[in-house]
Amino acid sequence: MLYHLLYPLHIQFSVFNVFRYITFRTIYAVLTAFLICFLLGPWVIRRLAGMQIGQYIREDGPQAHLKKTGTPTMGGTLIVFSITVSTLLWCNLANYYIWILLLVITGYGAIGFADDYLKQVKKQNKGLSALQKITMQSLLALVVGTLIYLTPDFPGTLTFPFFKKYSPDLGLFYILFAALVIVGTSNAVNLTDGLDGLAIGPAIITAVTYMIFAYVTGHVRIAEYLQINYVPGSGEITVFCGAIAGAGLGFLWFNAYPAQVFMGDVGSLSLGAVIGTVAVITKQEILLIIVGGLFVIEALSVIFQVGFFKMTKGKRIFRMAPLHHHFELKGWPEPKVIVRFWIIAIALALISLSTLKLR
Ligand code: 57M
Repeated sequence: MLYHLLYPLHIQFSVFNVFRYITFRTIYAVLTAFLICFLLGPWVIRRLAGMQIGQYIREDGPQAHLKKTGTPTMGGTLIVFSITVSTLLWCNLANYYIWILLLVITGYGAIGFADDYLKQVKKQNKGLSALQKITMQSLLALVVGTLIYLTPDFPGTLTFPFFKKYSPDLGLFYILFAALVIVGTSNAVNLTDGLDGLAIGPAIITAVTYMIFAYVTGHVRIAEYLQINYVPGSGEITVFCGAIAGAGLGFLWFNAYPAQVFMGDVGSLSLGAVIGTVAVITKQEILLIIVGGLFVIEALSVIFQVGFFKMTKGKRIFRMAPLHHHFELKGWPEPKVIVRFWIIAIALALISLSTLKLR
């Protein structure tokens, strides 16, 4: 909105020219989203606590978690709100991809909100059933995949890190592939969200990494130089990633150990889905396996644990899945698990950025 209101003034006052620049607007998108979370956080936490939206803690989990009983959850509403407001303020709203991303953050936010609301407010133990949740997530992902695929000039080809010349055209199957990336990431972030700051830290790291990918993918000359796909209009996603990073930092202020609030499904499902969508639009979908490697490792630990548990009728690979519980049960203090997982996420982000120069 500010772009549309203020940039035209550059004809009279050259200082307003600065609103043209993606880099400038990204910095302010980060700060705006951060400030919204930071300033509204205490009020939101009080409201959630007042509405008795306090987390029930499973008794079969690590014992250290029992002291977290009653911590307000659904703090993700603040994340979704601040990303949306910051995006509306700082992005070029004539950009089609920005509206797709807003659809994803609010749509998956609504699915997560419904689940949290049933569990926390209506006190229905299980919330939405797993089938209801996955059906809604998949339908929305198919709509989003179709919208992206139908965008003029959007390449329906796959990009492989390290093999820049190999890019198979998936045709209409690209829609299915995109949906799989979006739903998979949404659920992987949800599984990771089990320790204070464990999901939001790597989500910030992933957003910052994709900030760089979005910038280079949307810049015709840099994209050509790096021999990556040029996606017209994707540069604006840099600003959107800035809003995710800023909201993440603002939320982390309160979610840092010992957490005053959890994000709930409203936060984890929407953040995961929007990261998956950014990966699709910037044509770095496969690379998300490395950028968001921590989420992948957590999800794989659950798949292997559950598979092995069923095959062997009760035997386990890890002491408990997802993987963070395994280390807790080994005796690592919670902050150690969290910070070490963040370190891994940073290393993976750096490796993924190096692929820009490798071919
Ligand atoms: C949600 N949610 C946290 C909070 C957060 C298939 C199975 C592996 C699924 C998995 C599962 O349900 N995962 C998804 C994980 C929960 O956090 C809430 O949920 C929101 C995210 N959706 O925002 O509202 C608990 O996590 C802790 N937490 C923090 N700090 C945070 O900032 O400490 C969350 C955020 C909170 C709090 O304790 O209550 C969760 O873990 O439930 N299931 C599991 O993860 C369970 N694993 C399991 O059963 N493993 C089995 C295999 C065979 C399936 C095994 O390995 O034996 C564990 N979860 C828990 N206890 N809580 C097991 C025991």
